[in-house]
Amino acid sequence: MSEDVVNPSRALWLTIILIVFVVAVFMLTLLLPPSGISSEPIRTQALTTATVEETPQEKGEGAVKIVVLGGEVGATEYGYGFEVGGVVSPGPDVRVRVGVPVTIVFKNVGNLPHTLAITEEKRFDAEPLWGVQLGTPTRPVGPGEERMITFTPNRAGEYYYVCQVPGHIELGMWGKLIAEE
Ligand SMILES: [Cu+2]
Repeated sequence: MSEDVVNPSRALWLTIILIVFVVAVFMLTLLLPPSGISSEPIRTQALTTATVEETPQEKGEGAVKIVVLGGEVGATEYGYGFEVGGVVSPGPDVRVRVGVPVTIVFKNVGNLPHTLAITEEKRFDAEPLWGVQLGTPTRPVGPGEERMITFTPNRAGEYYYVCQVPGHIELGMWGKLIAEE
């Protein structure tokens, strides 16, 4: 007699628990980062260069020209690269020679404002090295725009090139700039 009463309510509770469980699992899958982004071919460091010679560059009038593209790789990953479709997060190594003038062309191929500055520290507010600052935190380079600057590295070392828009370094918008003797 009492079982007849208990069983339906027990079944009801089991059904409710099952529904709550299914909904919870569904919500969790929504909270997780979209798998579409991670399954896209984000070539992290794939373009890292090994030598100065392997850094794509052209000989200009007295200066070596390096074109660096910047933009978004995914929703939460920004980066740099040497060619369209080759923007990676973080960006590839850029290698230059001490005493050899370099013209860096920065093209914003993304949908958000970005910048490119050479710094000794990986901080958005670090002092630009050799005066290399293409766009500033308050006046960044807009989508589709480009800026260029010519400079001469005067000491060897491992430095960074970074986007100075606050928060972008944290999303991978930086790379190593290596000056070799
Ligand atoms: Cu940026």
